[in-house]
Amino acid sequence: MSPLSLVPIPSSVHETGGAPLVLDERTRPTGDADAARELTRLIEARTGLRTRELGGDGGAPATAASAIDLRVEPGGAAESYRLRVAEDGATVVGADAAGLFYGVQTLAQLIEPDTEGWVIPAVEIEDAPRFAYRGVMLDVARHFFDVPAVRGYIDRAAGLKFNALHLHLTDDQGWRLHLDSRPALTERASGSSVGGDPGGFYTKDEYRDLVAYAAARHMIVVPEIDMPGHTHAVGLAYPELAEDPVVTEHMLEIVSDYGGEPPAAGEAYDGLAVGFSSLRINDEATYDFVADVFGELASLTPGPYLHLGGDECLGTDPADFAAFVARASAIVADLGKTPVTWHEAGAAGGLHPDTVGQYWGGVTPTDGMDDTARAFVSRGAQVILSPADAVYLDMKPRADSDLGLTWANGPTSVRRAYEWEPADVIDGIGEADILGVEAPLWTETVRTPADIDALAFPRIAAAAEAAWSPATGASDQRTWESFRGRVAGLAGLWDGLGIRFDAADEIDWV
Ligand code: TNX
Repeated sequence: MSPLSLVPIPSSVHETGGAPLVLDERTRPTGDADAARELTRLIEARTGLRTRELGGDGGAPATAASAIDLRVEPGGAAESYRLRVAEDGATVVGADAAGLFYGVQTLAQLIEPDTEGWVIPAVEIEDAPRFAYRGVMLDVARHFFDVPAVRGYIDRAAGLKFNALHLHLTDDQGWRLHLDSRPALTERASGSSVGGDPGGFYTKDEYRDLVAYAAARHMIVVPEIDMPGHTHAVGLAYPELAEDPVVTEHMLEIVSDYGGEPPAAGEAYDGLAVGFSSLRINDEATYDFVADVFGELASLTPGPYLHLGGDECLGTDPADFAAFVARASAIVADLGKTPVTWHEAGAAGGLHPDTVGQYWGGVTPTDGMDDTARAFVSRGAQVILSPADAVYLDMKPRADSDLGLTWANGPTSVRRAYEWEPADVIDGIGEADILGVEAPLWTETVRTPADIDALAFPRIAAAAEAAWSPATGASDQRTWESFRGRVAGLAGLWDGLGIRFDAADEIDWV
């Protein structure tokens, strides 16, 4: 018998051994209207059956074969749910609307074909997330992705119980969000991207649309404006704010890996090098800019976090870097938001103590990256884990892949994406210090939604399990063998949803 294709694996799954629930056109999702609409969409994507939801008090008509009752009953842990399927019907009870949404996602993963048509096996499930923050990042700066493409990624991530979309909105290659306070950013610095491909940007209304679309799927948007490095595009719009590009040893190593030369000041950049740009750190005009940008971003963003970058400032003097991130984090905190930075900023003594650190070193830390990550925790804040050699979705999945990079010990197999335990990455950073797990997708080599799917899937499912499911060792299902069996059965659902996943040969797809 094949295992239930549940990813991320719930905290508790009990197969009752009873007869399954048979799905047909008369099956009726009832109860909570939003959840009923979502379940109807998923059943149709998986089976082609067009069930008709009866939200609100509709109740099941006498002819209904079976009802799937969807309800919120406050009480349990945030985002948790209980699910029961038997021959005569099913119920999903969420502790809140998010929990109900996640229960519906689990129910959709359970649907399978059998000789009678489509069925859901008789089960009892109780489930709650391990970590409060479960993120995916999309880099819309190296290549721009329009609103429909980002909506598609939100749907995909929400289906795996991710609840945060980190949007990397700016980088050397382009600025992707219109801001009224600094209109030249999109007028002069949004038209370029990697490889000479077209650029683009979101209007404020488009950004609000993405925030609302994500919220309806229980995801927050975490916008990142990367500073003080990765800011060559700022100099195209406001030359007085930017240093001239610098060339460093480390940068040359990366350039020789990926090709390309750093740009001249004032020239749009379409290469892959990093670390050559910086805002002018000892100039007050820079902090007026930071205040304008984050002030406007805060007013557009209901979520609690604003990410200010802080990575790879390879040509910047460490004292200057520290002074910059200290002031920028204070500006964000004064706006009532929690600052987030990449882990490098942890080394800065004056960093705002609430700042959350995002760790992108390896599953086994090198080069003192564990020290900088621990500094966030010493100040009393938490970290988000994005170990690059496991969950950087832009690493090549195989050596012969056309898409992806390799610098983080790539290619990265599905197995390597799966086999790591968050609480074991950094000595001194335990369960309570970890806000969550995030899987970034940088887009130097990624140009289309199909490219996004091919790099993200199936490895994004491994990251989802690290973020949601019990710790390795706390559940006998948290093994590579179990995961590869469960993810194999998701091919039908993913096909139905139009997800063009990479059919990695490590998995015996069914
Ligand atoms: C490193 S790790 C970056 C990005 C690149 C990425 C490519 C980190 C915070 N920054 O600038 O796009 O590698 O994998």
